[in-house]
Amino acid sequence: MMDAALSNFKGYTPKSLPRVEPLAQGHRACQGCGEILALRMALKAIGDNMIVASATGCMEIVTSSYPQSAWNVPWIHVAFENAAAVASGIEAGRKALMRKGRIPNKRTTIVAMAGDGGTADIGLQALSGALERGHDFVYICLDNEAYMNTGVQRSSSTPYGAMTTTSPPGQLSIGQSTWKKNMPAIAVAHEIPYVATGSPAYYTDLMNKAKKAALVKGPAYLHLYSPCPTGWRLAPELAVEISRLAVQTNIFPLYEVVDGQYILNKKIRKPKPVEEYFKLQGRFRHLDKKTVQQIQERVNRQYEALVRKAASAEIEEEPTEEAAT
Ligand SMILES: Cc1ncc(C[n+]2csc(CCOP(=O)(O)OP(=O)(O)O)c2C)c(N)n1
Ligand code: SF4
Ligand SMILES: [Mg+2]
Repeated sequence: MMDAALSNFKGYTPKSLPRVEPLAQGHRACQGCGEILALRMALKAIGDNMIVASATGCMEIVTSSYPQSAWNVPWIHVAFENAAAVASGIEAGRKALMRKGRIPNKRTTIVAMAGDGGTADIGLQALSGALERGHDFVYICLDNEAYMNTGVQRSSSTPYGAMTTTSPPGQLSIGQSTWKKNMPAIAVAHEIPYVATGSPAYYTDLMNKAKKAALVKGPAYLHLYSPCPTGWRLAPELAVEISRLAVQTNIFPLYEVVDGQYILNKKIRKPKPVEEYFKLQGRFRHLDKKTVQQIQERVNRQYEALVRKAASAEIEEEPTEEAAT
């Protein structure tokens, strides 16, 4: 049965956005960083009653240069691999202290956050354990599709064909040689109450999903598209534009999975060709037409499979360009 908090959920609108800033301005993210934008939106939506466990990665480094901190809420830097394990301990510890009457009996959102490397690679085991144990927490994966903090090494979330320093294209290599891992599907396989994808180009959608993830009792997983101008060889002013294109090309569809039921949040009536998405980014510059076509076909197949999974749900249509202008 759907969590009562979700069935009665009233979303944010552009006029009712929260004013709190759990993550303050004055951090040291690169110019135009889309990862910090996605994170700021998610945290604003959750509010300031939260405790954050933050894996090593760009977002930890740029927000905590000693002796300063951009955090306005309790925040702990953890290792690269154990954000979900630390969040589990915080949640279980708080429960024990509340039971003993040592702290007030009040619900606080426990957030674990990590990049794609910290989630899909080294932190996968800690995440799987925490989802399986059913801790009441929100896991945020900030997917910028490589290990950016350490100089753009590939992860299992790097898209096929992308150039990174450890998947360099050349005569014998097309760049990343494996297909991107489907992390939201892995979270869904744990049969948790709430899984969603979000994009900073669709900010009310992203923020409402973050709020729902916090309201739900039990584990929730948010997979946030996090454009990285530095690692993607993208102009810094294009982070939001590329986020929108990722949705409009069906490369990064927006959906929720509530108690195992897929809900597609934006139906793209006339998807743009993936080539439009690729041509703005230096990391895909080397791709030939045949490879682009191969990727296009896979994107089409995956989107059709998603539509089938969500077939019974209501879908909001993305306005056509003519309607939006
Ligand atoms: C056990 C361990 N191995 C390697 C590192 C070095 N390291 C720190 S952050 C990082 C990459 C982070 O990538 P990701 O999780 O995708 O976050 P991003 O920086 O891209 O946001 C690596 C390899 C480490 N801190 N600990
Ligand atoms: S390297 Fe990328 S993800 Fe990291 S702070 Fe810079 S733009 Fe953001
Ligand atoms: Mg990353």
